Amino acid sequence: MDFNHLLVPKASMKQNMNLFLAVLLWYIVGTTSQGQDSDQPDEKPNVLFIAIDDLNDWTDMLKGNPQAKTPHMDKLASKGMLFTNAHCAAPACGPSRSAIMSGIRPSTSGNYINKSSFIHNPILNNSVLLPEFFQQNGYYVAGGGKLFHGYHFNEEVKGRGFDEYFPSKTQDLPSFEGLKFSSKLPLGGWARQADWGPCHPDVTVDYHPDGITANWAKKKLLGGELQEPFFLGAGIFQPHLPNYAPQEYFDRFPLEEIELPEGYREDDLEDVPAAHSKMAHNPWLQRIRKTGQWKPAIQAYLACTAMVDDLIGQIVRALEKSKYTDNTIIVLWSDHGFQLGEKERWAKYSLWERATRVNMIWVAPGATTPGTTTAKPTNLLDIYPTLASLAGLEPPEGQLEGKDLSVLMKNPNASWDDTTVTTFGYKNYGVRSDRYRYIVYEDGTEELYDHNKDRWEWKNLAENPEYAEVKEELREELPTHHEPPGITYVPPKPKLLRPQPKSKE
Ligand SMILES: [Ca+2]
Repeated sequence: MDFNHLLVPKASMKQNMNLFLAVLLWYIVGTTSQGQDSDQPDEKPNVLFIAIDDLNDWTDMLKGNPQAKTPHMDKLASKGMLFTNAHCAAPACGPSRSAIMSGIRPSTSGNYINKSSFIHNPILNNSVLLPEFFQQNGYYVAGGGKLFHGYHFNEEVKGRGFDEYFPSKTQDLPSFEGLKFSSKLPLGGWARQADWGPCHPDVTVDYHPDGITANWAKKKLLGGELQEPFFLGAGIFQPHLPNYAPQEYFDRFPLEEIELPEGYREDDLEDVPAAHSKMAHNPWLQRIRKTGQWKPAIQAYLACTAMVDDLIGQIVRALEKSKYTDNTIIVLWSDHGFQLGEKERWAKYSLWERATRVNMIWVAPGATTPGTTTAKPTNLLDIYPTLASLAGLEPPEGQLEGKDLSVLMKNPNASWDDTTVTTFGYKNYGVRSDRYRYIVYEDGTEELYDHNKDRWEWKNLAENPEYAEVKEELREELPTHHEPPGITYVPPKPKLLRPQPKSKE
């Protein structure tokens, strides 16, 4: 066989070698200058990912309660795009955050409630988690505070996808030990989480677990040593119960000025099917009312929210002062809402507006326009595909079920889905359009509310024949696959976060 045609003459071999070295040099210079020169068009943006726990629409920007004071979040919203009709995938920490971190709907994964295991769910466990996705794409991934559901992170996921975690990969929340109280337990320590109150006057926000998390995030941003591109997650735990905050935040909401929720109505459950009560229901409101603690408990929620707002202001200011500010996407979200008495609940765990509506703000250089809002129905499930899109990364194939919100950032009038879905438990769904909320439970019973006339969802229209067509259209938006619930874990025995008073008063 003649191989001569494969032989290269010596002279042209030398030329080829020179060409090869030139290409190699060009490649080395090209790749090493990336990440150092912010003018490089293909430089990946950093991500600042801020999570808040149990914060409903009692914020300045969502106008759910005029008593709320959240100027820093309001200011952040004015710098980018506010999603005013955003909802959670599920109204509980575990399934909501699992959906955010995997991009998979609860009805696809079977992860429906807080007790649903993450790693023993093959669909979730085999997915590329959001931090892993960034890590696999060359990002430095750091997190602190509550980003996943506590049990999922500390006992199951254990820092998967994170290069570093604060306080550690098996402890998401800083210790509550720095907190001291001079007030009594409001309900006598009757339920672990049904507790609230101001910290001892000597305790500043720096001793608070959320203050500690915020300080860690600020230090990361201002330290100037973060390897770029980075994904930095800061998870704020309040206003999740127990609602503890330094005294100064309680002082901002004098008890005598506290109003009961505008959306509360005594006979509100009379036209609601019984199926709702099968969903996780706690007896706290009854107890709170019996002991005259309704207004103090609302005061505590508002105080904790104000503290959260201050901390977010601090983190955002740290970013603005840092060298990363022009090339960092900010996404702020709360994992679901919370009912402070409406429909006889002191809880999340429902498919009503107050429990599903969330705060979601995006500031994305080159994509968002300052001061824009959209009322199109959106979901926390959309965060993962949106981050992938904004960072110019190929999402994991066939995994993500949310939508790319950058479409709305670039054109608020772009065509968009008419509805978004929240799931709580197997085959219980809430569908939100720009106007209606439709709820259907596993047993087929329904609710329908018209938000154009009924902001507080007082009047259930599901039985009204005039709305049969509306209902039919909304029903078509329900998932077609209903994955059976996955394996559950046994939650650890709850403990009081502040000690029982020694003397009986
Ligand atoms: Ca939560």
